[in-house]
Amino acid sequence: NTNATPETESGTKPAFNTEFADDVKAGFAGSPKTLSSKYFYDGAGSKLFQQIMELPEYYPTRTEFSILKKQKAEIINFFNPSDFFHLVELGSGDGLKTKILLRQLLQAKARFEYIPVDISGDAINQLQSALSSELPDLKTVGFTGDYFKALHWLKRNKPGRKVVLFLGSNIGNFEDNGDLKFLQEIRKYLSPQDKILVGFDLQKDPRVIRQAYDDASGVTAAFNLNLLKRMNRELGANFEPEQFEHFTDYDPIAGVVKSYLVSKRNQTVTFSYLNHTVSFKAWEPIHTENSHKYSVDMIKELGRKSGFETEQLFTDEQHYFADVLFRV
Ligand code: AVJ
Repeated sequence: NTNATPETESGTKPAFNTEFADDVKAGFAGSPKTLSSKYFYDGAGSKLFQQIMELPEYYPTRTEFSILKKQKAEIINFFNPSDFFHLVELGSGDGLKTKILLRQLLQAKARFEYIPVDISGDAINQLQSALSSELPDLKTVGFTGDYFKALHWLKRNKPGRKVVLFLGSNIGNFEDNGDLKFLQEIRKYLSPQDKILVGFDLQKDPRVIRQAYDDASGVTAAFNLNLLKRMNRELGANFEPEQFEHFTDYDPIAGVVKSYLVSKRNQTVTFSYLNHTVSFKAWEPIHTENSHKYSVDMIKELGRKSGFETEQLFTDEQHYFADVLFRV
């Protein structure tokens, strides 16, 4: 377990996440300085991400929603719904998009059990209670924890056919080649007859992509800057968020949006809970996120290299987003 309370004279310092502390120290020791995007999602950050999904500039969520809504009947047919299976969702969150497929599966009298997996226990509990009242016929077994711990647990406790969902273009958030390594790892837990549906954000007009990560109302900037506030809250740091700026750009050759927090001046920050200081040069960036954008060829190649065949690609009229079904 990663939660621990540091020993102090008074014993009054709040509990902190040791893994977060270690990652911050390591990420700021290197050059360029980095912070993992997984730390965006504390309470405040999760609320800001909810707001991002409502922004006019942020097209991925509503586009994927529309793909699932329009093509739900066809999509679930590819799951072979009359043959019993476990529907395993990695990173289920609020399950808003998945409910479209769940309703359709129930309507089609599919034989399945839903296994949402999320790192946040709160998210799993909320989803389970929402589903038990909204879809009382659904059998749900939630799993709180790491994706691979969940797959390992499934192997021992829920043998049988699996359809895995990895929606929302979370696949784009890894470091270079991290997407391939992730799918190769998932592949090890799958057998012939198993499938995985993955959400990919597609390459498009670079201005459309850039705007989605630099919205006019500044919500994405606040989401990025929340990392500094989180370090203040949880690690006793004294960042002044006004002294950093949100900067993001899309490289259409690499197909990646990179996001940064840039120090506006020379400054030193103290982490009082860690007995640690970090200095920033004027205009020095902290790299905080990658959001990869894919072409259809890249997707098929990625599938092939990780041991899958692309069975079907579901997309929208504008070809902004694709939910891709890979089979073993
Ligand atoms: C949750 C990883 C899909 O990369 O588009 C949104 C996160 N970052 N705006 C994305 C995010 C900035 C988002 N994902």
